[in-house]
Amino acid sequence: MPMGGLLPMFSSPPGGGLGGGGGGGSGGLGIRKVAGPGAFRLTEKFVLLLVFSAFITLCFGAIFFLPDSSKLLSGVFFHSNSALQPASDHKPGLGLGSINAGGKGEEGSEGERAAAAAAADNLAKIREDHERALREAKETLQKLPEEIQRDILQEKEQVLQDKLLNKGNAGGLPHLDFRPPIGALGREPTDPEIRQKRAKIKEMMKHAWDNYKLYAWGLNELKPISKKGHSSSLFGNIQGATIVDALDTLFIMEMKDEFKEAKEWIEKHLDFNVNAEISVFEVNIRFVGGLLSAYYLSGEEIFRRKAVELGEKLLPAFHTPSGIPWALLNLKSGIGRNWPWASGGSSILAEFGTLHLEFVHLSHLSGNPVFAEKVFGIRNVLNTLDKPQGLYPNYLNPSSGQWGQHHVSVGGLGDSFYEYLLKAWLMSDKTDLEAKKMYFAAVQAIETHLIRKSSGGLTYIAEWKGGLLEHKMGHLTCFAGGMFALGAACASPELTQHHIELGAEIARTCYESYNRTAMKLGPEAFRFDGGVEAIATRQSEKYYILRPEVIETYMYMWRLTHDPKYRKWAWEAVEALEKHCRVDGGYSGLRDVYLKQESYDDVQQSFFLAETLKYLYLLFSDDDLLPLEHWIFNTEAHLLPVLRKNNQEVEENHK
Ligand code: DMJ
Repeated sequence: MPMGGLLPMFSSPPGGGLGGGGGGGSGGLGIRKVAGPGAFRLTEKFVLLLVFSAFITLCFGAIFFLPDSSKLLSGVFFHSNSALQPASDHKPGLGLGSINAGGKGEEGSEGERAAAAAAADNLAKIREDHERALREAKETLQKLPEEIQRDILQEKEQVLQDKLLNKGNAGGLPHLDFRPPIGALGREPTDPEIRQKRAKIKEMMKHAWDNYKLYAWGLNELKPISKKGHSSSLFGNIQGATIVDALDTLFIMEMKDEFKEAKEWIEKHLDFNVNAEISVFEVNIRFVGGLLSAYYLSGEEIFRRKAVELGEKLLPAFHTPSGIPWALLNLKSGIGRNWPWASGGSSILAEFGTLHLEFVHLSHLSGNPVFAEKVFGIRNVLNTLDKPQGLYPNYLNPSSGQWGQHHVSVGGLGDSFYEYLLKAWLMSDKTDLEAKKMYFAAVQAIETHLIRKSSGGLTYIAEWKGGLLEHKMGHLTCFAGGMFALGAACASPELTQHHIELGAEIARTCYESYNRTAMKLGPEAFRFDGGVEAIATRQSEKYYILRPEVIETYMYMWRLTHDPKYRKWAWEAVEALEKHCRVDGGYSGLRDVYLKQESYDDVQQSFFLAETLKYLYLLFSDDDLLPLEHWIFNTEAHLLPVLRKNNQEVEENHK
């Protein structure tokens, strides 16, 4: 492939060159700048420079100093290309006539004039190529070594992508034998009460889905009060977030017709060729995660193809000096940037740290290592940095590769980074020992510096701001109970019991944050200061937007302990959701969970279908549905199978 690229440069028409510019899908990648149609490869530039210089010198020498040498030149360089010559000229020994004939017509025939014009065109083309090669070589010489290095990497990446897109088989992806998923469909629970509860949760899913379908089909989310679509800037103008996010929940609930209509919509309408800026994190966890999960459950190629196509679109986000990706990316231009509010232009730990699982699977499913290389690159940067007290600050500048403000959180801005360390280890069939080490070291630092107990005996995880603790815990932080429990099952024997207890204590605290409200649904954040415990004190923290984290922790605690209180607490949440969030047009978030009267925010978040209802359904299913030793849940509760080492499914660089 690399050398093959040389030939078309000599013979293809202007605008031709590598890959022929087809496959509009990748046309928006910023890296086209380096390796796009008509561009020269770095090493080739120098070779071309030399060859063309010698060649042109020879040509001009011949033209200007040897009388009537043009015929000879034409014969040598162009005779072989009969397409450039009129039929009448296809006679051995007959040249193309004078290049300078230029309409003077001394040498007579029209054929000769046409041949001369063609030859002149070719010389012009050679001159043009020569000048371009000179220009590009000059630009390269002006570059810093690290810029040259980056260009080489981008070229490599482009070659891999071209390969992927141009392969003969469906979607350019390698053939994979689809393995039937383990435990994707569970048995009906034997206990009639549990069976009934599970059926109720399925009915909730149907209500959410049917109303989305009725009022917002094809749009990102539903406004259940206004009964119309809701678009979030997080997805730019990619559409269908609810459809993609709901796919795997529909599958495991055996809602076959709904799954089929979702698939058909994806086939016909899901389009990533949009000129819009998206959140790399959100699009990854919901769209890439949702599509991967749907593929692993159903084996339908469309999901694999779409996931890989989208993954490719996200790659330009990594074009930063450090390789730490931008938070925001324009999918068409490939230009990235960070949230304007983020400390000193930093990227966010929970965003760039929550790509790992999906990107490893993208490499696995596409045969293209570039995705895994990117996320392992992030890890390498993290491992070169000093961590204050062993903690990971939420902000990292992608240009300098240094930490921004020293704020640490296991909730918003930090949360799923820790989750993905643990799950990277588990997903690699426990071969990714680096991830394991990073996870347990991080949890130890969190325990030492962030985890506290209130005077009322509630364990909570505070936030850390440059060494000072803010005694506040977010709803988002409540996922950590489940994470500690999941890690406990795989920890060393001395740690197992301790981590299970930690999980149980966090679950209890989060339960209290629900139980201490009027609506029995938890606030966005709750505090442990000013004489309160597990209660929101600021108006701006009293809302509930159908988030899953508390129920997620109940699910892990239930699976790992079978303590019936987790089902009891989960059922209380179901009743509260039905009483306060269910409306005619679907499910809505609430502005203040301490009020007796609902004030709706009028959004049915896509993660309600992806996560909240899925975790509830699992809580009231037997453990044979999606067994935890086979499946890893991404942070949006999408399912990724463990990559078994004995099936050689683990990427080389994980070992
Ligand atoms: C989800 O999109 C994911 O769980 C993410 O990790 C955090 N926030 C929401 C749900 O609250």
